[in-house]
Amino acid sequence: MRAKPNIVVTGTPGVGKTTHAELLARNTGLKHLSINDIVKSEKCHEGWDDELETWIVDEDKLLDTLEDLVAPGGQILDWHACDLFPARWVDLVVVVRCDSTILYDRLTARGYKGKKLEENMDAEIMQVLLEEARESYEEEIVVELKSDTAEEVEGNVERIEAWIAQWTKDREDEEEN
Ligand code: DAT
Repeated sequence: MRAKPNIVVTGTPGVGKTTHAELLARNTGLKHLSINDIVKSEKCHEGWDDELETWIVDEDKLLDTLEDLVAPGGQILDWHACDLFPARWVDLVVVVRCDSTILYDRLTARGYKGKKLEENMDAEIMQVLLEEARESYEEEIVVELKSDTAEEVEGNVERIEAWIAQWTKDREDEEEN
């Protein structure tokens, strides 16, 4: 049994996953795992998709790479997908959401355009990641948090910290009994 929880932070690109994961890691000492960075650095991909301007992920290799990292717990898995991660790895799934007008501005500021911009905007409006999370994990461990403003990020991270404290206490109580 892991002593610290593994937390998935997911959502459409631009909603604020990295912002949340970094602050949460700073406040709690959990480790921020940017899955995008791991895909690149560990070469868990089969090349580059020119049209969508993204790596074509080798899912088996990615899971093999992550397995040892998540085993001890205490990892924040930051990625724009979540159904890939086995449920046994995951204690909490945070789906970060954002108002679509705000998201549009963030993505265009990041240089997204054409099909890539359109697909990501559609994904947020259709709440694709929220549905994916709800289909892949127990309902009780999936939380949806709004991230339109900096104040909301702080409030969300406080909420996750409170959840971690409760999770840790429950584990300790279980061990005593
Ligand atoms: P993601 O990791 O989901 O792609 P990010 O954390 O990199 O998103 O954030 C994208 C941009 O939006 C970045 O410039 C920071 C900004 N941002 C994120 N969440 C925000 C919030 N709640 N309020 C204001 N700006 C935010």
